[in-house]
Amino acid sequence: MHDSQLAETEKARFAAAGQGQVFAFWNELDGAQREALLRDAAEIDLAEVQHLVDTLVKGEGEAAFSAEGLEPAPYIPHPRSGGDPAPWKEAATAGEEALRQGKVAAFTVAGGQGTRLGYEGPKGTFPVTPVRRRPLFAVFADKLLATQRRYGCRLPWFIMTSSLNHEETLAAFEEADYFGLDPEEVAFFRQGRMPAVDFEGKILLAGKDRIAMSPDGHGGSLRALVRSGAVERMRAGGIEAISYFQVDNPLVKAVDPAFIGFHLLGGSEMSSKMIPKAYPEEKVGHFCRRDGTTLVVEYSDMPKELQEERGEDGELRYLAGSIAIHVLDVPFVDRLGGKASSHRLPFHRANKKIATVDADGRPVKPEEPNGIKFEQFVFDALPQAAHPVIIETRRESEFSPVKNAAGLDSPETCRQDQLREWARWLREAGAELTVDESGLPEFNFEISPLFADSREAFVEKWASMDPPPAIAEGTVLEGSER
Ligand code: UD2
Repeated sequence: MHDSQLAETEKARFAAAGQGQVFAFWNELDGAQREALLRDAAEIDLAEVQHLVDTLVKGEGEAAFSAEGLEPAPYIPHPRSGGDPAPWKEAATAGEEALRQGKVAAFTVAGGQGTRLGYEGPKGTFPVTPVRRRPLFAVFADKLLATQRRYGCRLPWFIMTSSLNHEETLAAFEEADYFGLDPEEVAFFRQGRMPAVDFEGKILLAGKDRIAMSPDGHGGSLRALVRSGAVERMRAGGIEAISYFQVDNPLVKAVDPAFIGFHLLGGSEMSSKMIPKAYPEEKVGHFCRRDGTTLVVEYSDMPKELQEERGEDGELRYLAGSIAIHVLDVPFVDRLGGKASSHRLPFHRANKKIATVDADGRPVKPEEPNGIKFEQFVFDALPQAAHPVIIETRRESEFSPVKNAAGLDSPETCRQDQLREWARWLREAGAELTVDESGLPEFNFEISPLFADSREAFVEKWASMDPPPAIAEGTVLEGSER
């Protein structure tokens, strides 16, 4: 189609949907600006936006959450919390076999902005380890490399970026030589974007030539996996299970054989890790069940009485907190993420301050929320998954996200949590190390995942070293590097 014809068609499409204001400044724009605006417009599914406006903006909103019929979801307890070790061994064996056969891929959602952290670049480039200041992406790469070496397998890594950080993420990998990984085995794709609307449901402009678009949430990963061809590539490569984790948590077991094994042996389409909540009102989602389906209820929806309810044993009844670590079945992602899918994830609305322009095209920086963003959450896929499996993990060994510049979930708490975990490994291996009452050692040191990537691996490696190295301020236990 001729360019001007295309523009007219696009303008007519928006006008017909009552969204003609998107082209309000068309006559003032030069060629490049018009192209930019048309590129934004082309991404928008107007029927989808209309549906969201009808239901989430003008309609009843998200149906008020009802706790009726809610029960805690069952989970498989960790052996260290009294769980039976036999199924864990069996699961680990099954997961290791799947890894050896190359049936597993790693997947990181890295499309968010580090706004709360006050960090400019892609969050995955944030330096996180205590001594070498290795960035989050490097930590994950080391873990994946360690797994590849152990099982002699290929382990492709898929990384979801967003338009906010795609180029920068790629540049960071290029510059770091893919952190030692085979570039052929690392695939990047952008997540989708959704337009922001005002409280009347009108799509907002970010400038005369730009629509106010933002990433569609981590739940957008399902459709982005399909649309980008990643799912097709996985199928062709014989991948069955996707190990899903967030970019902000360096303690995560990027690929955990026992978790993969529980997922596969359970015939599960989507599996999740839980940690026991530290206190009743901790801000995590709760794993629940209702009418035979498993769901995550966000803390903001969970009635206070249920958050605080205790069983006869005095333990919180709704104990299982969601930490956004999952295993996804490839055909399941295909089913939910497909364009024609009737199983699409719901969108959630969030009122936000959205930089826009006034009727004369002058920039407006609102002090109060002036519009709505729409996002999908990946855990909303859980109710549609057959045989979901939830297993317990240990907070201290697997969860310490970097989210805020200071205080809770900050670079400082994360540094300390890494050190505490490594100190536990050392002490378990029989090394002498002084720690305070919280388990924190007195100095910074670092254990590369290429030296050991788990407590068990560490204890074994340590026992084989004669004599074992001294641990002091700044010590780095490196593995055989690439
Ligand atoms: C999420 C969960 C919370 C808990 C916590 C664990 C929600 C609503 N809450 O909290 O229950 O499990 O994580 O750390 O999910 N991302 C994208 N694209 C987007 C938005 C996010 O890739 O459009 C990625 C982001 O890069 C990060 C992850 O998703 O890796 C989590 O995003 P967040 O920091 O917004 O999640 P948070 O802290 O609200």
